[in-house]
Amino acid sequence: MTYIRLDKLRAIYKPQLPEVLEHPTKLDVSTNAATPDERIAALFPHTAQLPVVSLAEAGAEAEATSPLTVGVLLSGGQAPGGHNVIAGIFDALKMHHPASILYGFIMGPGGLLRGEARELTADVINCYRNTGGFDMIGSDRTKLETKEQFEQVLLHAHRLALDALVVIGGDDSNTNAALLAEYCRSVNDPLCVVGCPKTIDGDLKNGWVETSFGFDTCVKVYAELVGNIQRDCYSSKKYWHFVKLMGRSASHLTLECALMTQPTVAIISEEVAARGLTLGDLVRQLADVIVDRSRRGMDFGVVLIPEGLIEFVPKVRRLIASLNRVLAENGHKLHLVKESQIINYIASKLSDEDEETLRSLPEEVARQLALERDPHGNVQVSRIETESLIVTLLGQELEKRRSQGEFEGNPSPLTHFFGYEGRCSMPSNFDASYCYALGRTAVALAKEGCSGYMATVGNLVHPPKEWIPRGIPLTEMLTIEERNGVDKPVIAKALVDIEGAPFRYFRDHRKEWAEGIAFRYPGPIQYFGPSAVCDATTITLRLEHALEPEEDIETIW
Ligand code: FBP
Repeated sequence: MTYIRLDKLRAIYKPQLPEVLEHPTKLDVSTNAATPDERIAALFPHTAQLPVVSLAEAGAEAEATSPLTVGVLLSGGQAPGGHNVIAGIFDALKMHHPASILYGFIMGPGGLLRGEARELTADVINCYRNTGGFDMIGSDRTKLETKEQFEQVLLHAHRLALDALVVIGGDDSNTNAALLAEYCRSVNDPLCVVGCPKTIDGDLKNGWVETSFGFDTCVKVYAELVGNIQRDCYSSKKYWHFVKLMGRSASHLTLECALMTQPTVAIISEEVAARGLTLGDLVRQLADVIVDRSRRGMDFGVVLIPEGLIEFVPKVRRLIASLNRVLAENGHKLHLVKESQIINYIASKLSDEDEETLRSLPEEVARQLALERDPHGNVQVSRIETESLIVTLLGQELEKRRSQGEFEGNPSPLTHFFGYEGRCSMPSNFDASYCYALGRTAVALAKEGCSGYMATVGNLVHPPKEWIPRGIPLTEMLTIEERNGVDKPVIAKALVDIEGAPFRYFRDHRKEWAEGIAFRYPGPIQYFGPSAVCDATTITLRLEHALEPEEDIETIW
């Protein structure tokens, strides 16, 4: 019996390619860009009117080429497949011209500002093909937005003789890319800036971006873990598991995980906001399910909680907006306030209602909401222990019901947080191929000087051969939002659409999941085997494209 390590075998996996990327490409200017919001047009006078472009086979027209020098950086949180985007860029550059050079900026946009770059040669790239993580060059969350920063970027770009820079990142990082592209054009600098849509959160999607890379793999890892917990739960029948899942604001990861595993309950933040539910309402609804199951002899279950839930409870959401304003106006004075008095100081600047909400939260949660933001102004929801908060409030509610003679059960709660476990997993076949195609598309755009574009690949529910690479002007995705109390151009985070097909499917089935045992156990990601298992993407994407969530087994064998 021979033995080969999966990671070794995986290193030689050949990502599947869209047909058009099998050959040299030329641009096909297909659609005129929609007229952007006039505030965006005013802020982006040089890049707001670009057309959407797709790629076509260059055929005999393929011209003799000269080498290209490209820089790449990874920005924000890790997402499976980032290394394959870089491998796609590298291979496309070398096919374009063997003397082309790829530099990787070390530790994200911060490294770009410091000019810390290393050449990525075949030896480096080959070590990272089809691997998870961002460790090839690292990442950070530095925000690029000032003229001084852009000048610094151009200084390093000129030193390295870069023709193009590829920014692999989420909504905030691609906003940075749009700002940088606009700046370059405004000073007549030829540096071409291209973005790629990354984030496990799945919230960088719109009419042009069907899904961000990393979501597919990450959610499959979480679904495996949740499935394992469900099987354990159903075996011992003695625990209630409360599982917080990463995903920042949007609940896409929780919703998809629920579709894959059919837990007892899944909370979707966007619905909480739409229905104006309070934490008390949520806790009472959960208590109803627990009491009902207990009466029927089922003192066990699994509850999925999205990481960003707290931000969507309307009172807390209003509080966060007020805190952002208070911090924007008074942040510079905070160092003068004694550490133990900071929350009191901030509370004194809030309205009575907001102060009451702040003080109703456990002190640790209040501090997180009041003080901790990432460089883009986002509340750092992964650090808030929402699952423990819910278990505490639920315990109080169940004790109340017990004292009123309404509940006799004895639920034993366990909490979990699945976040970082999924972000660096070995990419699924879908993400491995999707990311590689994104990298190849980024170079196809860069060699044509398409600056201010996002490389996208569409038609993703079909086999990779039929995928459609395109370049979408980043300004098409921009809108104005208040961040840290100031209006800024941003790519809006796409939240779960509670009128959309994935949520509707969940809504139509959740009663049955809550009342009985509908658990599914998806098992680990499969890299080899039948394509219907190994290459399939998420139920969310299938439902969004009006496909059944799964095929009948007879249709496959
Ligand atoms: P991005 O938005 O940068 O892709 O990051 C995703 C994410 O994993 C969120 O789900 C999570 O809230 C956050 O990063 C955690 O950030 P950090 O890595 O800084 O702890």
